[in-house]
Amino acid sequence: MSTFEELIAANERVEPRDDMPDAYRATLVRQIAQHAHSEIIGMQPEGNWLTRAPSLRRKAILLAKVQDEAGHGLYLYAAAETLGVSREELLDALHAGRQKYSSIFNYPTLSWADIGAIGWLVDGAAIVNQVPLCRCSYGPYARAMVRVCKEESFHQRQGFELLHTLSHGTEAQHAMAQDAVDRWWWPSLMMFGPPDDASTHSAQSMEWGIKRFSNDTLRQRFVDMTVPQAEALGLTLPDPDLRWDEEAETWRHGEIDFTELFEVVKGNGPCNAQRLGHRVQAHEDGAWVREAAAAYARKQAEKGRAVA
Ligand code: FAQ
Repeated sequence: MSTFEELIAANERVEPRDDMPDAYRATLVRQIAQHAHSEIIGMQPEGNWLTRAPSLRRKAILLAKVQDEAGHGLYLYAAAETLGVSREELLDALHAGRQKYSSIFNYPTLSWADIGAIGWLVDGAAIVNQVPLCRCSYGPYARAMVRVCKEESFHQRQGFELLHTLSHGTEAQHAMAQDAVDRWWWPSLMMFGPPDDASTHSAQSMEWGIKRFSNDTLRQRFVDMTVPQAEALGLTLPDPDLRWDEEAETWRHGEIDFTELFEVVKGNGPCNAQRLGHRVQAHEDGAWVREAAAAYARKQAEKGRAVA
C-alpha cells in the first residue's frame, strides 16, 4: 500500500481508509464543512423569493435549485463524515460560530433580479472555484464536486437566462437587473477569498493537492469568463477601471476592497445575524424530525434482532 506522501506525489487519490497526517485531515474538515455550511445557508437568500416568484415556471425552477443546494450540503456533510467527524459536531460548530460559511450569503436579496444575479455570478464563481476541486487529492470530496459542479452549471445558466429576460424586458426590468449586478459583482469577486499574499492556507493546501490554484488565479479566471457574458446580457459591470490588457490577453479589474470581505467574515455583514439566527431556529424546529427518525431506526433494529 502506498504512503500518503507517495499518493500525493503520484497525484493519486487519498481515500478514507488511508493514513493521512492530522493537519491534512483537519484542513479537509475545515474546508469541506465550510463548503457544506455555505450550501445550506446559501438556501436562505433565494428561499426568500420562493413565494414571490413571478410565474409558476420561475417558481418551479427556483424550488428545484434551492433543493439542489440542500442536497449539495448533505452530500458534503457525508464527505466530511468520512474523515471521522459527525454531522452533529459540524452543525454545532456552525451554530456556535466556530466554523465559517461563505461571505457571499450575508448579503440581502432585495429584488427578483437578485435571483438571476446569484445564479449567474455566485454559481458562476462557485463553479470556477470548484471545477479544480474535482481533482482534489481527497477522493470523497473530489467525487462530490463532480456532481455538485454539474448541477451548478444548470444553476448558472438559469441565472443568465433570467437576467437576459429582464435585461431585454421593460426599462424598469432592465434597471432592476442592472441594480442587482451592481450589488453582487464585488461580493462575488470576494468569494474567492483573500488575496494570495493574505491567504493563510493556500500554499499548504496546494502542496497537498487539495486546492489546485490560488485564490487570485481563480478570481482572474472568473473575471475573464464573466466580462464577455455581461456584454452578451447587455449589462455593465460596476468597475470603472475594468480594461482589456491586450498584451496579457486578460481583463484587468479595479481594486477590491478586501476590508469588506474581512468584516463580513468576522460577522459584520448586512445579514450575518439573520442568516445564523434563522439556521439555528430551523435546527431547533427540526428536533422532532431527528427524534422521530432515531426512534424509527431503533424500532427497525429491534425488529431485525427479533427476526434473527
Ligand atoms: N467567506 O487561507 P484562505 C456556493 C476564510 S458554495 C468566508 O484563502 P482557504 C454554492 C478561510 O476559511 C460557496 N470565509 O482559505 C451556492 C480562512 O479562514 P479559517 C462556498 C472565507 O480555505 C451557490 C481565511 O478566510 N464554496 O456558492 C472566504 O485556503 C448559490 C483565510 O483564507 C466553497 O466553500 C469567504 N469567501 O480558501 C449555494 C468552495 N474566503 O478557515 C447557494 C471550497 C476565505 O482559517 C447559492 N472552498 N475565507 O478560519 C475553497 O475553495 C476555499 O476554502 C476558499 C478559501 C477558496 C473559499
